Formats: sequence, structure tokens, C-alpha cells
Amino acid sequence: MKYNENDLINGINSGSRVSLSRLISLVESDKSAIFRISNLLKKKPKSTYVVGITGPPGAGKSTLTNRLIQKFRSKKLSIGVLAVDPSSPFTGGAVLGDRIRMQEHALDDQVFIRSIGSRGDLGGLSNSTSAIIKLFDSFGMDIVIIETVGVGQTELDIIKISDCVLVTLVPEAGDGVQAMKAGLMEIGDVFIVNKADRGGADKLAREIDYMISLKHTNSSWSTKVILAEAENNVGIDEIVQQIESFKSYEEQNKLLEVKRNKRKITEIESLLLQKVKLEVEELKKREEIINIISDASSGKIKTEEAVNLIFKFFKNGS
Ligand SMILES: Nc1nc2c(ncn2[C@@H]2O[C@H](COP(=O)(O)OP(=O)(O)O)[C@@H](O)[C@H]2O)c(=O)[nH]1
Ligand SMILES: [Mg+2]
Repeated sequence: MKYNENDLINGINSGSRVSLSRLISLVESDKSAIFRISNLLKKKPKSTYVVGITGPPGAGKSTLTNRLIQKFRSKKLSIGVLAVDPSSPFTGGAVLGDRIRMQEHALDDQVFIRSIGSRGDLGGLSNSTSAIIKLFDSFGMDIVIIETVGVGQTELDIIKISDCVLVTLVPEAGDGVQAMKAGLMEIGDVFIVNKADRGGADKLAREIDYMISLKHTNSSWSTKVILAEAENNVGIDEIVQQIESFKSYEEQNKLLEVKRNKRKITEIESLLLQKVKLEVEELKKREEIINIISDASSGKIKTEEAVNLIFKFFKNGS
């Protein structure tokens, strides 16, 4: 079903959840949509604070997200949650699990939960995710939580879109070393050792503490490691406290502004690539281009020559 985009934008600007939901689907499925709508989105006086949660699958990120929602709701804050699952869009088991776990918030109109699949396109996590953050922002959410199933680059991309990164690990053999290898030590603003009800949590927390102490940094933020049991609601107050302290630290030192401005540069690069890709897709429909491609594939001209010819069309815009 096709909706009128202007109606949806008016809807989101006036707080309609249905419009929010439809616009999220739109920016996810149509990569050119954000270029059409971003100018029409109203800027709210206070921008949303983005908390990224990453870590290995099964570490308890969704359980923790659920606890954080409860805590933030008790502070009367509105929350948007985006669970990004790179492997299984919508129908995957993990996502289904997330839905069930977070179901208790389904009737709360100050909580909006959405799962999306990152389809590994150019820019991976960042493209539709930052568009969706913009939608949450216009809707007026106080907090946005982005949960990524931590694998590879997606895990590290979280820092490009978050104001505060929580790295969640569990006391299982080698998790600390894995985290270091995966580059997680570099991106965490707060570290959480979840499943502290199991053995080995203290040891892992000490390991992480030690690795933090080795980090070369000129930041005055002291990165903490928090022991938690998301399942049993243990350690959640401390985590929220850390998020709040980090936010104040960023605000007081004007870091939030610097971070967000820097983010715009990354965003321009990634949107520019996206735009080029969209233009190229359009170009490929033209007869002249189809002929060039066919000449290259039959060996009449070299592939490089074909690219140069196509690029000429691209640059001339005709
Ligand atoms: N023992 C224990 N299990 C937990 C704890 N927190 C979460 N879990 C369980 O760990 C499993 C994975 O949790 P989930 O939140 O889906 O992890 P995610 O993949 O990181 O989102 C679930 O079965 C949870 O019930 C905890 O503090 N202790
Ligand atoms: Mg999860």
C-alpha cells in the first residue's frame, strides 16, 4: 500500500505513532526516501540521546535493553528502540525472541520498538539506521537505544551513530580477549559484564579494567566496568547512572556537539555514496549505458573503458 509521504510527515511531526512506523518502513525499503523527506521533518527543541548497545550474540543485550526501557520509563522519558540484526531480517528467531521479551511495553505509547535487518549494503548499519534515528528525533523521543547483534564491522559502526556506547560481555571463556581482538575495547564508553550470576564475572571485569588502563587516551572520562544480571534486574541502576554521567560529561565538555558535528561529515560521505549508487542504478536503465555494458561483457571494449564511458554520462548528468 502506498501512503502519501506528506501526510506521514505531518503525522510524525504531530506525534502519530502510525506515521512513525510507516516512515521507518519507508526509509528502510526506499533508500532515496530520506533525501525527499529530511527537509520536511520538524526539529524538536531537544534532540534525542542515542545509546548504542553492542557485544556478542547471547550476551543479554535485549534483556538489558528491556531493563533500560523500564528504568527510563520510570523517569518519564520516552524511548525508541531499534534492534539491528544483520543476519535475519524480521522473521529470525533472535528477533522474534526480542519481540516477546519486550512485549510488556507494547501498550506503552512512550515506547516504540522496531527490529530491522541490516542487509549488508554499502555503509551497512549506518545508512537506514541514521535515517531512522532522525525519525525518532522528529517524533520527540528522549532516548533511542540501538541494539546490534555484534558481529564484525556492524559492531564497530555503532560508534558512528551513538552518543554513548555500552559494550556488553559475558564471563565465558575468552570473551575479554575476543572483545579486544574485535576492537570493542576502543569503542566502549561503559562496559557491562552481564550474567554475573555465573562464575568468572569478577575475573573478566578485572581483565577489562586492565585493558582500559592500557588505552592511550586524553579523555578525562573514567570508563567503568559494571557487573550486571539483566535477567534478575541487578546492576541496572548503576548502568543508567553511568549513561547519565557520561551524557553530562559530554555536555559539560561540549563533546556531544563535537561528536555530532563530526558525525555529520561521516554521514555526508555515506549519503553521497548512497546517492551515487542510486544515480548509477538509474543510469543503468538507459539504452546507451545498456549498450556500453553489453559491449564490455562481449569483449568489444575493456571494462575500464566501459566504466570511463559510463562515468562521463554520470558527470554530465545527461
Ligand atoms: N544467567 C543469566 N542469563 C541471562 C542474563 N541476562 C540475560 N540472560 C539470558 O541470556 C540469553 C540471551 O539473552 P538476550 O538478551 O537475547 O541476548 P542478546 O543476543 O545479547 O540480545 C537469554 O536466554 C536470557 O534470558 C543474566 O543476567 N544471567
Ligand atoms: Mg538481542
